[in-house]
Amino acid sequence: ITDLVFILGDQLSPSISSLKATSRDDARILMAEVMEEASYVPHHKKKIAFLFSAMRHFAESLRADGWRVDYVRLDDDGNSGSFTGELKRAIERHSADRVLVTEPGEWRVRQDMETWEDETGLPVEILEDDRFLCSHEEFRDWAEGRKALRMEYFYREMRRKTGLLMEDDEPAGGKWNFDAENRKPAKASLFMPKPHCVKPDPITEEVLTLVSDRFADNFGDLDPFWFAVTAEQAEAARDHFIAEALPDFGDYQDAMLAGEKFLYHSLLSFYINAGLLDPLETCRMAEEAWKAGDAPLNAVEGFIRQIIGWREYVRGIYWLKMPDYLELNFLDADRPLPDFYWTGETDMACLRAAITQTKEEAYAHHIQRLMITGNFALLAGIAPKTVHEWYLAVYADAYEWVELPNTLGMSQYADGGLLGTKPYAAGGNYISKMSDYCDGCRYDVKQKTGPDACPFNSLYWDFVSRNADKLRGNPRMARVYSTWDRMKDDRQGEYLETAEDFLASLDGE
Ligand code: FAD
Ligand code: DLZ
Ligand code: SF4
Repeated sequence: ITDLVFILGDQLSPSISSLKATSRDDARILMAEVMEEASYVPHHKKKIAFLFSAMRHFAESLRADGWRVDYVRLDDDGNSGSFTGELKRAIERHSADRVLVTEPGEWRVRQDMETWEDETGLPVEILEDDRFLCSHEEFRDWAEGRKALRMEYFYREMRRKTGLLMEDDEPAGGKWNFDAENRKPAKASLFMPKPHCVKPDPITEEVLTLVSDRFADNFGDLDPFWFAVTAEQAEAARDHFIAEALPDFGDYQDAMLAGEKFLYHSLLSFYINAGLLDPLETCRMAEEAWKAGDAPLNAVEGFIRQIIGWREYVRGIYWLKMPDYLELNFLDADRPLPDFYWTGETDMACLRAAITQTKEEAYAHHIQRLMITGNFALLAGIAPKTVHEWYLAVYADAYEWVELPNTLGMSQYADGGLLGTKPYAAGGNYISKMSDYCDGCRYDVKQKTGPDACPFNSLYWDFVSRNADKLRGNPRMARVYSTWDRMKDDRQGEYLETAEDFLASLDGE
């Protein structure tokens, strides 16, 4: 052989650039389950099981397609535990002339990769990941010279580039963005779509046993395990979403319901991020549904925006700003993460629901991540790096390139407004409007202060007051500060005292 091709756990695409650069005759493929990747944060059990099973299935499909594959299992004798170690061992087994690898999703791994030529003495070609629409260079060009890096403008470029929902040079329906129509609260319905569930096959069963043995103390429930683990199964999940949920995806995008973990969301992020589904093809299929009259424009535009807009944009920001981005803490937040993020044991019904389902499924939808767990951490002043490590660990779709800008930037405002024009901070009123969590809560969302008041209410004003130096100058916060300033001193005092009592009870947990 001449080429050693290293395929990482989130590169499970037959058209990945490292494979396209070689041929079956010339290549030996390496895939490896390594402890370093399985433990750089304490991943949810379902996340590890999903990735290992999807990796094993992908290796099988490559073999069936005529490739020669070395697959190193976590428990194989001699497993060195790291990417670098496994690469070196593979080079000892096979005399290769060069190493081919597609660039990784994470900075941490990129740093390792940069050492591989020295470590192995072979040329290492790090190829672009062309599963993304926007290359690092293209994003840098777009960002250069702009005062603000607004997703909306970036998204329009991606619409033009792909031609998705374009009529000549104009956006379909005359508007780029139909978000104003996408804020309806949902009602419980017998016809709520159910997720597409896949029964574990023998390969998955074996992985489930491995994970329950080796990662017994990790966060999260392993069973029931229902994720798709092959491209075909993920495609079936996508078809199911497009037929069953996409038509209502827009209207209820920001809604939350107790007892409904998934609503009209796609549950496709794990598959897209691991490489089982192609993002652009997924968008084209959603566009087809609109063209066929099967889904309305506000739904399809909203869905496509999340993928060619937000997903590409946060990746661009990540690679533009790393490694400094990881350390940002604009609001100087320093409180430790409350223990209930790992147990779900809190009287706050909204947080209990979001965290419990995270434990069960390694999944929560965007508004739960942003406006429940994220909002609470922001208001309570939790150190953003610990919030980041939690999100990176607990969701099956979490890789640093996508998780970090969403957490540190969008949700915690730790980048001082690079991603969002103002902090996503909200009191109980927002949660009560967008969900039915408050009905089952021991706190009263209508009470503003005192021991039975919804903690989000006092924490909100405590946040506003605590961060006045940093946020008062933001024009989008002007109304908030004028309300706060007009409030009588003793009312302000009541809010701050209620918040103080609550925060003290957190610390004393
Ligand atoms: P849907 O609501 O059905 O959306 C469709 C698709 O759009 C998703 O599958 C995803 O690929 C993409 N998408 C939607 N929103 C975003 C976004 N803000 N950024 C990037 N892509 C998006 N997403 C991840 O994939 N991995 C993460 O680790 C992650 N961490 C997050 C942390 C926080 C604090 C927040 C607020 C958001 C995070 N997101 C992350 C974004 C978003 O919440 C998830 O992509 C989404 O909930 C996945 O569920 P879904 O597939 O049902 O999404
Ligand atoms: C997330 C993850 C885990 C848990 N385990 C592995 C693994 O054992 N082997 C592997 O190749 N990849 C794994 N991954 C995904 C990697 O962390 C991911 O490919 C890198 O972080 C680059 O984005
Ligand atoms: Fe959450 Fe407050 Fe509503 Fe309880 S009352 S569910 S804490 S928003």
